Amino acid sequence: MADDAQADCLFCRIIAGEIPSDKVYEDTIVYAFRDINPGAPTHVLIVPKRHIRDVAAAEAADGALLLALLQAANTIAQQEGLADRGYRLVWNVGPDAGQSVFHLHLHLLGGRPMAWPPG
Ligand code: DGP
Repeated sequence: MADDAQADCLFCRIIAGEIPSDKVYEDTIVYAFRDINPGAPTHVLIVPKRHIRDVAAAEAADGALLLALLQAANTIAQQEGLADRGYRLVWNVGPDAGQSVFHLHLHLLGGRPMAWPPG
């Protein structure tokens, strides 16, 4: 497990390989895997390997890390054949948004038309 990883963090344990996941992308900064409870035909969680609680806890010094997540999203959208039809990127922050895992993650959803605003 990475030095900053938290033993009680589900996504730190997935990144460390302690809990299995369906990986779709990995680089030095980012790990991405399919959501266990998909909300669309394609639903990928794009996660920094370094533990950060959520996007609200990100700081100016995390700029390169946030850009790496967005670049990974572009790559995965191409990989999954979503780039032409479109897709949605979502950060959930806090209880009203339904955040349930407190390790920063970007949801990539696609493969069907999605209503806006969301329900
Ligand atoms: P959020 O609500 O934004 O905190 O999203 C957390 C997501 O994590 C949720 O859509 C379900 C997903 N999830 C929870 N536990 C697991 C797991 O063990 N494996 C995988 N692949 N996804 C998980």
